[in-house]
Amino acid sequence: MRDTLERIRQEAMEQLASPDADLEQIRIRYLGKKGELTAVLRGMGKLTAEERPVIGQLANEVRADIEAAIAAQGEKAAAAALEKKLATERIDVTMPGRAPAIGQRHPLAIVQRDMEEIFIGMGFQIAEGPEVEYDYYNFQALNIPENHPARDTQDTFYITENILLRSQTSPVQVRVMEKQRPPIRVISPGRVYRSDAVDATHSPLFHQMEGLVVDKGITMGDLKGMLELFAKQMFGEETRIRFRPHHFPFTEPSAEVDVSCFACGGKGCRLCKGEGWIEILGAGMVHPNVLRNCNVDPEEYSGFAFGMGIERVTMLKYHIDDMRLLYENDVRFLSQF
Ligand code: 2U9
Repeated sequence: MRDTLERIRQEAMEQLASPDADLEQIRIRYLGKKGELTAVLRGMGKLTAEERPVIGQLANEVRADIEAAIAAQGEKAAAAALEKKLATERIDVTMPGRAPAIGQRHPLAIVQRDMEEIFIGMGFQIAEGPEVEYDYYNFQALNIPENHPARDTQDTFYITENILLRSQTSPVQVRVMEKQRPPIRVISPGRVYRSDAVDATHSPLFHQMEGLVVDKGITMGDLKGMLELFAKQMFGEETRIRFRPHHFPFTEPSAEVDVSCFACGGKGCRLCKGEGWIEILGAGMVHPNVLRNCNVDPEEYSGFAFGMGIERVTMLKYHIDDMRLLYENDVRFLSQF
């Protein structure tokens, strides 16, 4: 038995000495449940009482030697593996990191914010209101009579007889006037809805920026001065504006407002279609009926209002010739702004 144990020790040590020894296989072969050393220990019952402690101690020594050798070889192998990894793999800590793709603001949002910043700079506050509105706020309060073409179901999405999707953001300003005494200086940017077929310049959902100023002694001069300041900040310092007479039910007098072409400076080009001027907004003095409807006395107060399409300004500013590009959200398009 002593010889067997010595043989096991020698054999195991020889095998472990090999640099590519399979440590787990050697452990199973000698120390495992069905291993050679375990088999020797099982046969110890046959030994005499004198032999048993001596052989037992030797068996324990052999087990301890093999375990220690396995552990030592394991550490060596791990160290060698690390050495190899360090020698073959290189990390260039000076290499720039890979930047994650970051989104950016939508062109409509950029233009809306630019406009908001300009009006905030002139002391306006931003007002918001419901997109689902009463007929009263969208039409009646704004002096738009029952038989006006703007009320035609062709243009407006009706939900019930007297509830609709707002076709302009003016109802927001009606609500402001109901709640707040003058002086009033608000802009109302937001979504509006019209029952239009989609094409290069129309969409059933688009965005408007409207503004309203009501105070004692407000005149058309204030409107012109304020719009001129807006145009210069929005389109460039050299921009001029001109008013053309127009009609809106909610303003009197009313005007359509052009800006001198910011592409050619007014000489005439493709953007302004040779005109030198580009129509940008509508405006006027708030109709006395509208003031009265909102409990503002037109004898005491006067006001001006204006409205423009955010899509239209965005398309002109960025030379976008098809409105649908603004809604398709193709990142190849959006990443250009
Ligand atoms: C109140 C009183 C009057 C808002 C105004 C316009 C002129 C105008 C159009 C521009 C292009 C709509 O998006 S568009 O089709 N808007 O021309 N809007 S004055 O007038 C108001 C608003 C609120 C209480």
